[in-house]
Amino acid sequence: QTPGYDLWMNYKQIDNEKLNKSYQKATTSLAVLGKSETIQAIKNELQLALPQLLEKQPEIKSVVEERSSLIIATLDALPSNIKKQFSAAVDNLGDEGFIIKSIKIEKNTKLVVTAHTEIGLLYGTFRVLALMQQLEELTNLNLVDSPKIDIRMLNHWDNLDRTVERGYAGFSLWNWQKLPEYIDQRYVDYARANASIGINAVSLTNVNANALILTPMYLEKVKALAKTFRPYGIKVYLTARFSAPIEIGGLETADPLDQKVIDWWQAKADEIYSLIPNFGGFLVKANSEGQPGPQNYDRNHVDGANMMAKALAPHNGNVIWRAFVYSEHDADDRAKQAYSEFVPYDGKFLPNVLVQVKNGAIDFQPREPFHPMFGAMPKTHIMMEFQITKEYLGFSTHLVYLPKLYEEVLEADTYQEGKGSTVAKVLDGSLQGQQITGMAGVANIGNDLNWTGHPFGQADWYGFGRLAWDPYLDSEKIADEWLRMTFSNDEKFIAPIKEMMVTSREAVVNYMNPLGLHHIFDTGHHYGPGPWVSELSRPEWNPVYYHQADENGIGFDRTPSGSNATAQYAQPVAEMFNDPKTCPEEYLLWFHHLPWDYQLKNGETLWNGLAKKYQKGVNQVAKMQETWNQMKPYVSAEQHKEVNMLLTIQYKEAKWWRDACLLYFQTFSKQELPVGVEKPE
Ligand code: GCW
Repeated sequence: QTPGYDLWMNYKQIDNEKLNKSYQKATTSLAVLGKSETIQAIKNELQLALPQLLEKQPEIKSVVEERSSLIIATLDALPSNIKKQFSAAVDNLGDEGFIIKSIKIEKNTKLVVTAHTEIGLLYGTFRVLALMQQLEELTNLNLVDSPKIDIRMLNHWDNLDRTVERGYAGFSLWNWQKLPEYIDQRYVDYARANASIGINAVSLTNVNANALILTPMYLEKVKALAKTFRPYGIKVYLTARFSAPIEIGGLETADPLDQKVIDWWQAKADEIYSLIPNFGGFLVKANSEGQPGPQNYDRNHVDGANMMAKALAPHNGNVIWRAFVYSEHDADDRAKQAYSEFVPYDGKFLPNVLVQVKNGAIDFQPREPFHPMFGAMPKTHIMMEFQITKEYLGFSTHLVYLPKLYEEVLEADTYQEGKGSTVAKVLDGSLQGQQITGMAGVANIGNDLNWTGHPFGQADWYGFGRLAWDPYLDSEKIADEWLRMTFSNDEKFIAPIKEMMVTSREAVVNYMNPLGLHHIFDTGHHYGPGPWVSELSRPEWNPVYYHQADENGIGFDRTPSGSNATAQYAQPVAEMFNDPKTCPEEYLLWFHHLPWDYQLKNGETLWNGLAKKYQKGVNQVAKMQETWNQMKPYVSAEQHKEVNMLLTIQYKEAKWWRDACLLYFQTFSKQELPVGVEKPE
């Protein structure tokens, strides 16, 4: 077996004797009630996992017997003497929640997994297996869990020719040429992985969309994928190119108020739902980076989104309309544009529209302050777009544990409804009462043998799913779970590697974009450093636009004396960002242009502090290498070597970033490097 292919569903033998015995007992006789495809998926998973975990082929019955030790059944299907033990907890379970509870019937202890729906049972089953993988007790359990967010989604940016925009893990999983007849086992394993962490929606295609995906030939292929994913509770969405009525519909316009266009989308929606009854809906990038949209016809985002929403509403489909827009005509500060274009329309979008907002106002940088749109549109369904793939973060080459970044954004306080208005509360609807909620992540998955290129990239997929399920989870706890399930339960491995993962995010910020610097990447591919002037047509694509370094100082003034982007935040937040003394230092140069000798909180000058941050990032990567070197006993030789080679590159490139940025900025600061910062080699 290829190391890494099994992801966190790597069902290693339970070598703890006591727990092995207790798990053996709990799985003596299984009863899984029901006949659907989802029930079959549950049985398949148990049949795959238990022989590996416990070296036993489970006996799975379809009825509850006296000797049944593990019972998996919906509340409706449970025998009444068991069902009556589940009265209180069931009210808030929702459609996807589950209960795992140890109960006593006469003298026998039984473990029961129950839920309102079979998908809830599937999630509960995966949780039972995860508990075993993490060496948790299965006795005396009373675990009730349900997702806090409705749409937990992966956005694949996959093109029909199988290249993947910003994809660093090989080609697209979707083999359009062999579909619909050929169902690769990988599609099933992909669905299992998603279901195991609660992901319930996937958009298959690039947001820079190709209209061909909406033609009958492709829809047949999409149908085959949707059918494969359905037992796992996953709905398929497609990206809809706004100009599709022209490109594949033969119309002369795509004006959203034109009756022919309206009819075309309605007919297209009807056609799709006749093939795929549980189709999720459309994901749309419009009027951004050259993509067509309603503004081409002097209409606005509401006109465009609502037109599509009306076509999907009869089928309960959604429109996910992206807010990642910035126009070449009004480039005073790109960070302001999404808010300016969308917030005035609060309350105007139809109920089946979600507006999908990137976590920050620029573009998936190693660190950005939270996007000011969160909490600013109380009458709109606002959905998160995180990045799981690592554009601007070292691709699949650098080890950067992203759940740490997600957590920072989710915990950020928008103050939109007073103190405590965190982004997480905006997203789960608890702050402003949104009826549909969602979180999307741009997938980092491709056909590389280990799915994500970097073995640790799997943790980002895993962690994204866990946080979409519960945005209040702790990223360190998530790392702990993932490490145990993927590699080893040995504390001598877990403790140092968890530490390595949680510090890796700060390391990348330090060696790429410290103190609030951003978008100083080499243009186009966005991999290495490129803070210098580049030959690009649009000013806001040029790195110098973002750092504005000159002899007087460095940073982008977004306070009232500059672009005044801070005015888009709630007042207490704006005030905090406006004053360099109260602005958190990690965002200093995001919001302020400051002199080179500006005094940082620790008394150092800005120049010295910046230089030391770059050095610190390099040192942190060196430390990661040291830590990993000691982990040979706990992982396969092949994986040890893989990560080792990747860390060697990361170390080399951390130095590259430090040297490139410091040498360049030094032409403005005209100061020596402080003691402790290595001179460029
Ligand atoms: O980050 C930028 C990327 C583009 C991407 C765009 C977007 C899909 O450089 O490749 O296009 O964002 O999010 O729409």
